[in-house]
Amino acid sequence: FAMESDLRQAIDADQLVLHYQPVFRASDGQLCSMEALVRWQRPGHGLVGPGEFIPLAEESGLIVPIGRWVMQAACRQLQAWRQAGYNPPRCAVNLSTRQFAAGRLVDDVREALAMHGLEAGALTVEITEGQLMADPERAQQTLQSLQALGVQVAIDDFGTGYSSLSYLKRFTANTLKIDRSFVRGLPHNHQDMAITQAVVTLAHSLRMAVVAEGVETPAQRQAVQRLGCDMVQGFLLARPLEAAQMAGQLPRWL
Ligand code: G
Ligand code: G
Ligand code: NA
Ligand code: MN
Repeated sequence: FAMESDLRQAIDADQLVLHYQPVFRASDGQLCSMEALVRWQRPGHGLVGPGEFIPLAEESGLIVPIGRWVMQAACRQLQAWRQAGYNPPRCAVNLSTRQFAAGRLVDDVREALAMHGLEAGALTVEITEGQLMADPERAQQTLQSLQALGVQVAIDDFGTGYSSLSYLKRFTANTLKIDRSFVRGLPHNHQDMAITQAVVTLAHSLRMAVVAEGVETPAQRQAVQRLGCDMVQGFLLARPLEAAQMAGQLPRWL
């Protein structure tokens, strides 16, 4: 397959790039985090989004070296911003469970942090609820090792993973990200209001912070704040930005 062999060379050919989407505190709009999102500058195809190549990367195993690159690149960028005199917030990186199976993830994370002189508190890892449920035992073990280092863990796309809630009993994430499919219907859809309210109550009882994803309208922004979400992310506030654009906005947002 052309795409797989092209993707195999993307790292060495320096074709991967990270964009960064800000996450703001709901109460006062303070920038509190940003999510690194990978893109692929595929020759002849323009800028390709992760939805188009992450699934293939997961199937082929290429997600392991790609994920390692993402971790390194995010750490490098964070340190570069610090050295340029900005005060960037923590950065979140998405993980796939295939990276857990390779067995080296915790070492890779420790290495990336050390190489770029960052403390573990500068980093969050995000894992979707669906990925988490693929191998809950191993996921729990890996994520707990990362937390022991001081890395925060966020459960992404919460509410879409056909999950049993029992994993929340065995393992406490730092943050739950409510999937944007629930945010979309706010404030008019009664079911979405009820589900969002219930997730916030559940998360707070377990001492997890809550991010509302996919906030696109002022009415949604107001609804998630009223329902008690701690943080907001979405096109209304900011799209994923190139590193240079992010640097341009950092002074305004901090
Ligand atoms: O940016 P976009 O909306 O196209 O992202 C689509 C999906 O790709 C999202 O679910 C996002 O979590 C995932 N994704 C983005 N970057 C990475 C990455 O570096 N690693 C993994 N595993 N998934 C990513
Ligand atoms: O699955 P994950 O939550 O990691 O997905 C992140 C993706 O969601 C990013 O690729 C980003 O482009 C996309 N995204 C971010 N904010 C919004 C939004 O407000 N609306 C929609 N539809 N997508 C968003
Ligand atoms: Na994510
Ligand atoms: Mn998500």
